[in-house]
Amino acid sequence: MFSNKEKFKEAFLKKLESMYGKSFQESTSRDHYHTLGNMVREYISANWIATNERNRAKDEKQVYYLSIEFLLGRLLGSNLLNLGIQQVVEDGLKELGLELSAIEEIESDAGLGNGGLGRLAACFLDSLASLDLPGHGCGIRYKHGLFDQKFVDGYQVELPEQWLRHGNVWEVRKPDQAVEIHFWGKVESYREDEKVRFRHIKGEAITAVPYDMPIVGYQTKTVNMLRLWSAEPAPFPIHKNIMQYKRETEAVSEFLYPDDTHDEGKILRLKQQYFLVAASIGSIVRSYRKKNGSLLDFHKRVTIHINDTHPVLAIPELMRILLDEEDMSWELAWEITSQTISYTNHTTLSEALEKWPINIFQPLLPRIYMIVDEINERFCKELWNKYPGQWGRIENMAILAHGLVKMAHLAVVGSFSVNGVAKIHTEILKNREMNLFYEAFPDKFNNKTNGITHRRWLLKANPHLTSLIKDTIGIGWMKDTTQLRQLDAYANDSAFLEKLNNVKKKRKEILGERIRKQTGMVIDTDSIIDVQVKRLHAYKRQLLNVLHIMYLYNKLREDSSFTIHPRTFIFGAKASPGYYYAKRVIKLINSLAEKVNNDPAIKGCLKVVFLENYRVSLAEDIFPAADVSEQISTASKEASGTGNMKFMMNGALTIGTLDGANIEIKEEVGEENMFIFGLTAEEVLNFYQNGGYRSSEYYHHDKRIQQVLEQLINGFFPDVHDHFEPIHDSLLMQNDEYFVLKDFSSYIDAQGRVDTTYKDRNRWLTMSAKNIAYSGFFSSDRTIKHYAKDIWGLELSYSKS
Ligand code: 26V
Repeated sequence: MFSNKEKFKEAFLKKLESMYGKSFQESTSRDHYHTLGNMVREYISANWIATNERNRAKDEKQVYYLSIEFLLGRLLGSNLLNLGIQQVVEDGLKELGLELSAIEEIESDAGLGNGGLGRLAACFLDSLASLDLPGHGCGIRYKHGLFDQKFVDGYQVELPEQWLRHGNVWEVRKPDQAVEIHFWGKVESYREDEKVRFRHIKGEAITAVPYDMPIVGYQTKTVNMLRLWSAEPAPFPIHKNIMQYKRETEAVSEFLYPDDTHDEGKILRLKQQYFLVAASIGSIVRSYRKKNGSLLDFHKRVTIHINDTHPVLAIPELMRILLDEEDMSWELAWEITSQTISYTNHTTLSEALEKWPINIFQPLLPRIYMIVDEINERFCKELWNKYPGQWGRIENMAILAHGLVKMAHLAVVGSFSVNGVAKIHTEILKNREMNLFYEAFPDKFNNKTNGITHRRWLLKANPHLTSLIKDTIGIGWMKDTTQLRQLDAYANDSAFLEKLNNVKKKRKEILGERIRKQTGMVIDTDSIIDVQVKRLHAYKRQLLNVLHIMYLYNKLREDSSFTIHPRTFIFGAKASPGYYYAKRVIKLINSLAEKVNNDPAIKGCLKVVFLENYRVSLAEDIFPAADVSEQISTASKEASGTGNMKFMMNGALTIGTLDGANIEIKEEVGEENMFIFGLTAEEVLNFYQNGGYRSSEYYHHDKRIQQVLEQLINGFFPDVHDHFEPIHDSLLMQNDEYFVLKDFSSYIDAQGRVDTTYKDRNRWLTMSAKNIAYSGFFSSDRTIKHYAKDIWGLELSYSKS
C-alpha cells in the first residue's frame, strides 16, 4: 500500500471509508491522522511479528531497558521516516489536497517524561532498533503525561495533560499478558522439605495490563517493543470498598510525577516504581521460562538495564522470584541477579538521590523489604571483612541506614555495571559522589557519554539542512554520522556557507511564524536567535541568562554609543509545580519580556520570548532555528545535557561552561568554535569543600551587578511587589549557591564575543558548519553501540561497531 503514491491513495481512501463510514469530502484532519496512523501500524506489523519470532527462535541475548519515563514525542513522522515511506505518503496526500505536516500536527506528544532522562530513553529505543539490536523498553502507560503549562499574567499554571483523549493508534492492548502485582499484606514463613520458605499473604493485588508499541528501526526490518503498563483492578474479591479500591488501583498509572519534585516520600511514587518493576520482570521471566525452562542461565541471555534508580527494585524482585519461586540458594540467586542488572546514574545532585523511609517501604513491600534487608546485611559483612574496623566507611556505604533505604547504594551493589553519562560526570561519580563504591568495585564503573538520535533531531526536524548536507557530501552520514566530518572541507566554501545561511534563515522564518501564531509576537529573523530550553532549575542558571539580558537592556538605554546586533532571546522551560523558586524565575522572565518588548528606546535590538509548554514537538521547531545554544549550568552540576547536542547538530554555536557533555563538544569541535566561560567544575567543587566564596564581594565591586540586583526589588518590575525578593536574597543573603554572580562578568564577556563574531557573517557560518561537521560523535547510535559492546555483551551483527 506504500509502494507508490497511486496505491497509497487508493488504500488511504478505502481505509478512511471503512474506519469512519464517511466520504472523503466529509472527513476531518483527525480522521486523516487516525486513518494514516492505522495504515502505518498495520504496515509495521509484519516486521514486528517477524522480529518477535526471530527473538523467540534465536538464542540471542535480549536487553530490557527499564525506565520510569519515555519522552517519545510524536511518532507518525518518525515512523514514516524510519520506514522510508515519507515521500510516497507526502506525495499521495498532496494529490488528495492534504498536507502531511498538517496531519502530523494532530498527533498529541507522548510526553511520558520530564526532560533529559526520559528523552534519552526514547533516543536509545530509536538507536537500538536502527542498529538491529534486540533491546526493548519497559515503562508505565501514564494516563496523563507531564502537565501542560500555561502562563497566566506571566505565572506558570499547570493543567492535566490528555494525550490519550483521542486514543493512541500506536499501541496494542494485551490483556491476556497481564501480570498480577501485590502490595501491603505480610510475609509468612513455613517449612517445606526441611527448608524455611516465605510467602506473601493478605496483600492487595492489582493487575498490570501491557500496551505494546512498535519501535521501528531506520531502514531495517527490526521492530522492537516498548511495553507500557497500565494499572487496573484485579478481578477477584477484595475486602475493601470497591470504589475506593478501583480509584486507588488506577491511581498507580494515572500521572507522571513531575520529577524534580521536592515532595519526597510520596507512597504512590514508590508504588509506581514497584509496579513497573514487578510487571516488567514478571513478563520477562514468563517468556524466558517458556523458551528456556530453568532460570539458571538467565543472566547469560538477559540484561535488565535500569535507567537511574527508579527501577532499582528490579534487584530484590528478581531475587524474590529466584528464591521463592525457583527455590534457588541465596548465593546462586545473587550471582544471577547481580550479573543481570546494569545501572546508569544521571545526576550527582544530592537532593535528587532517592532515599525511602523504611517505615513507608516495609509495610508496602514486605517481602521485598526482607530481601533488601538481607542484601544489606550480607553486603555490610563483606565490607567488614574487606575493611575491618572501618565503621564510618561501612555506615556511609550501607543500603539501609538512619531509617532510610538508599536506592543508589542498592543499585551499585546489585549490578555488574555502573555508568555515568558524560566523561566529567563519570569522573565526579568515581572520585567524589560514589568514591567509596569506586574504591571497593573499580571495575564496575564506566562512562557512556549520552547521544541523541540524529534521525529525529536532524533528518526529521530539519529537512532543509538535511538536503543541503546530502547535496554536499552525499548520504553516507545518515547511517554513520561520523561522516558528517566531510563537511569540514566546506567550512570555508562561500557557496556552501551561503546555502547554510539560507537554511538557517528559512528555519528562523518557520519558527517566527509559529511564534506569531502562538503568541502574536513578531520576531526579527535577522536577529541572533539565542535559545535556552530545558527544565527550569537553579543549577541550570536561567537566572544568569536573565540578569545578562537586564544588563544589556540597561546598557542600551544608558549608553548611546553601545550597539549590538539585534538579539531575540528565547526560553522554554517547565518548573516542577512545587518548586517555588523556579516558578519565580518563570515570572521574572515573563516580566522582563513585557518590559523589554514594549520599550521603544531600545529600537528593537532586544526581544524576549518565553514559549509556553516546551515539549518535544515544539523543540523540533526550535533547535533548527537557533544561532546560539545556552548551556550555562554551574560547572559540575549538569551530568551531561542532551539539548546541547541537538543545537550543535543543527549548527548553533554553544555558549557554555565546562560542564557535562559541553566538554566533549569542545573536544570534538575545538574551543575556538564555541564560547566557553566561567568557573571550572574543579573550582566549583573546591569552593563547596573549602569555602572562600563571598557573593557580596561581587555585588560591591561590580556596578552592573548592583544595578540588576536592585532592579529585582526596587519597583523596576512594577506589577510584582516583592515577588522577586527571594531571588535577590538567594544571590546575596544566601551566598549564591550556584555562583551566578561569580560567573556574571565572564558570561558578559563571552556574550560580547558572540556579538562580535556574529557580525562577521563568514566567520560565524564557518563555525556553524564546523559544529555540524563534528556533531556526529553525539549520535545515540555511537552511545548504544558502546552500551551493547561494553555492558550488555550484545553482538553488533548487522551494524559496524
Ligand atoms: C531530579 C531532581 C529531583 C529532586 C530535586 C532536584 C532534582 C534535579 C534533577 C533531577 C533529575 C535527575 C535525573 C535526570 O533527569 N538527569 C538528567 O539526565 C540527562 C540524561 O542523562 C542528562 O543529560 C542531564 O544532564 C541530567 O540532568
